[in-house]
Amino acid sequence: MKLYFSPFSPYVRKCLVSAMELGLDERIELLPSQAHPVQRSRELIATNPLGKVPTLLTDDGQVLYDSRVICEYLNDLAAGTLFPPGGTARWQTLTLQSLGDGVLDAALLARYEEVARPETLRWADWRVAQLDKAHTAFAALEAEPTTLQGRVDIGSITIGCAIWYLDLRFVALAWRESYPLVAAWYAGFSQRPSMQKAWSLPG
Ligand SMILES: N[C@@H](CCC(=O)N[C@@H](CS)C(=O)NCC(=O)O)C(=O)O
Repeated sequence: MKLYFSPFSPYVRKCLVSAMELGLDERIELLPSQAHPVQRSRELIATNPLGKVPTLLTDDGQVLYDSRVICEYLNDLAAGTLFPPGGTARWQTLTLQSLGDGVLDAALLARYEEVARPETLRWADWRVAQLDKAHTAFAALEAEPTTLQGRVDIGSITIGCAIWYLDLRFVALAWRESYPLVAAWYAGFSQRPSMQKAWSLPG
């Protein structure tokens, strides 16, 4: 398999963490990509019309995107347990994934506001409102601390990758003081080898 890769993409990381938890990471070759919302990569668009990473090329010739589809595909391939097969457990896990993806979507919009939008067009309230989504998501998790406990699935991996990205790009958010139970959970979860690994392009 081949995965279009960017080292700082939290969605790519979500796929690679999932792959490692499933024992599939060694089977994935990383391909360089230049995904950008404005300077769009024609090479990537030729494969994925959205021009986004992650994009996976499977061994049987399929092109899969986005991270939600890729992670579920990998789980199927490995007959893994990252996605419960049905019932309440499945819907709760998928909703936790959506919470993590929602934090990431908001954080990425805030990031693009800083690095992609011309300075004269920036809107400070927009950035604040996007980052507030991390606060309201963490507040919900803090209020239900058992939600994250003891689970390694697509829900906890996505929340973990969202926190990884906030730590990378938004250190000033200092959310740990306000949400100590979430912080304690992440302190443990982030010790997993899959969360510790730093992926880079070969060569
Ligand atoms: N919902 C997508 C989001 C993917 C995404 O937005 N990736 C960013 C990089 S972190 C990207 O490719 N941005 C380029 C663009 O927005 O055109 C997923 O879960 O994979």
